[in-house]
Amino acid sequence: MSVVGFDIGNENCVIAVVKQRGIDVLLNDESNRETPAVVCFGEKQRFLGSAGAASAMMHPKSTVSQVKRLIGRKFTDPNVQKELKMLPLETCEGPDGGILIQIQYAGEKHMFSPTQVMAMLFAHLKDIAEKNLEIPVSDCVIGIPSYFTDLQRRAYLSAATIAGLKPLRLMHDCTATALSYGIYKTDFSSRGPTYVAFVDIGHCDTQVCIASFEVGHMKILSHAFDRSLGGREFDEVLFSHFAAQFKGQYNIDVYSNAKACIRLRAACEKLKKVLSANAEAPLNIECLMDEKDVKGHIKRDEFEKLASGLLERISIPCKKALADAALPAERLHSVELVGSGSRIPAITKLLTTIFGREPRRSLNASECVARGCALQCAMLSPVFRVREYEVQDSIPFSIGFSLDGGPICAGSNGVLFPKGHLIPRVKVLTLQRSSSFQLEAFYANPDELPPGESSKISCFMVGPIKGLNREKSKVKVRIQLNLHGVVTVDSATMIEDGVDGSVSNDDTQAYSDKMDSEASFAGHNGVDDGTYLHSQSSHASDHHISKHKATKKHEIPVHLKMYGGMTEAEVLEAQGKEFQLAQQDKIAEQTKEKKNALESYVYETRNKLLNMYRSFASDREREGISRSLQQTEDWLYDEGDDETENAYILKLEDLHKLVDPIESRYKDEEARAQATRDLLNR
Ligand code: ATP
Ligand code: K
Ligand code: MG
Repeated sequence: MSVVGFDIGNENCVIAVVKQRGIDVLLNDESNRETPAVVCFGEKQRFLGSAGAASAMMHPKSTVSQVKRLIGRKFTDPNVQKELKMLPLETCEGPDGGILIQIQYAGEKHMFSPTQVMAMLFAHLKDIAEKNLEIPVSDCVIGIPSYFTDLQRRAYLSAATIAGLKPLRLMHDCTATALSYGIYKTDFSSRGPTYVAFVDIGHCDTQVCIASFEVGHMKILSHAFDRSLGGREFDEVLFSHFAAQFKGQYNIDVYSNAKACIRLRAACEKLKKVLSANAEAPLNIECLMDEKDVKGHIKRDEFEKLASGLLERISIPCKKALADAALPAERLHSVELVGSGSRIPAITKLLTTIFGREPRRSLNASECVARGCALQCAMLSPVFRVREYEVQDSIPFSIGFSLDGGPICAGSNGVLFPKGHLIPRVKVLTLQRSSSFQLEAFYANPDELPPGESSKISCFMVGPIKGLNREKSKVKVRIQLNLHGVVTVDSATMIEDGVDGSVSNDDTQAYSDKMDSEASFAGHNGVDDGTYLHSQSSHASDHHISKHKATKKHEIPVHLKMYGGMTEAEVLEAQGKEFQLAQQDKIAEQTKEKKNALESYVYETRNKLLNMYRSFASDREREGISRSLQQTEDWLYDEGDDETENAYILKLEDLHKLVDPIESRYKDEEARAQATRDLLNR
């Protein structure tokens, strides 16, 4: 079994795998270490990854990129609408409030959710990994931004399932980076923790975390982020600058032309990269629109002035991460800068001011997330042995619960998992309930969320409650913030105290409570209906199994009501569709291969007929074959241009029937000649 880590970037994806001797980053079909996060729907097949990026220009309206920006988000969110304006796609609202992308593909109109498109990307990365490793890949760890909501995390999990992957963990990008930094360091001081800040500036976002390292152990003290500040924002600054300039200079409005927009954006990204290494750079685009060639030029300090607002914004999450970790910058051992978006020199300057020291680049800036994920996968996989190392991550949002719409506990705002709480974490609520109830999970502090995100998480319906002695029963609800950072209610159990007699039923057993869970939630709630709640630990102290009483235990069904996302049935259906699309791609690929094979056979045979087969065919045979070759070639350029795989196979067989006899005469003669030579050489 393999252990694989995936970094799903908004622009670039990286696959890392743990091998006996270390971690390898896998190469894709084009021998690149980074695979573009692009899915393009061609006429007959999809083009994924690098092939997708290469075909994007030809099919702008059916090329989906930046799907990370769209997944698990609401169509009506104004921030989402802004994202969608940047993409030349037709979209609408899906039944769950999410986005649906309308794609004209293979003569039909298709609707795909961003989750489905992400699944295509996952499937492609899985393919690359399997080709490299020559074994099936399923267990993996996938990097996610720390700002992902519950819905986005679940969307990733659905996408992975559709693609046939089994994520052992969704891991915060910065945590993965910190792990790939910490696990190899053995020189940490034994006198106390070493604090390091990690700053990751990617294509679409900026993430910061403060980690504390000790020998054999790392802990994330804080996460901070700007969800909408990455390399593409810097491209956009250049884009608007030149769009305005060209409007005056050439009287063209690039905004009115989708293709021109794509080309100018791409040119601005290139320009930005040139400016990272040079003090000034030119911009030339031939025939941008209205058959006009455009020329521009910019100096680095001009660019920095245009981008000053963006640069200022980088300091916000950096300062927040320090504040949340309650650390002054001086206490940091170092600042590690990663993500390719951070290659702009002005960013280094700025970070030096914020942290009072120059950031380092000791990690591979584009591979550290994938490497950390692969390491984590090895650590979680039962088949792999890794050095003992503890990774403690935390959640950047406070998560609360309410009970039947009311507060879950008097004097609190219902927070069960405060911001900064470690994940995974289990809490057990003990409630006095005699009938069905609803537990609603929500983000307790909207200010912690990225702008525009809903604070709703999901609702758990617990019930019906059956039992003999319902008035006296307690319900224990086991709530988990799991390894992916997703909230689940794992179980609800009714415990009937004071039932005389011994255990009799099959499904009942003496209740002995193991303290496997950590619960620090204390205090009674003030709801009048007799509901109370207190911490596991205080409850455990008055929990005795006496000789006279037995305790009965029943499982109560828990149903999840989601606010968006896919049901299990929908995931299954999407799996079917993905399988079908993959099959279609395979057929299209094979058809292309068969067509190419026929084409080359025509050219090869024509050539051989003039040379090596010449003396083995009669004039009539040669004429006949030549004619057939010509006919096949004409057919290939005409109605045979777009045929089925089988049609090409049949044509090739027809040609073989004519040519094979000649070929075998030639081969016989060759063999005879060889035998003679061997005889003479003996
Ligand atoms: P994200 O992490 O936001 O999801 P990602 O992981 O795909 O995205 P990266 O590959 O880390 O992002 O970074 C891509 C960004 O880096 C792009 O915006 C690209 O223009 C920018 N970039 C790459 N090289 C340079 C450079 N030399 N100078 C400036 N920017 C660069
Ligand atoms: K990346
Ligand atoms: Mg990234």
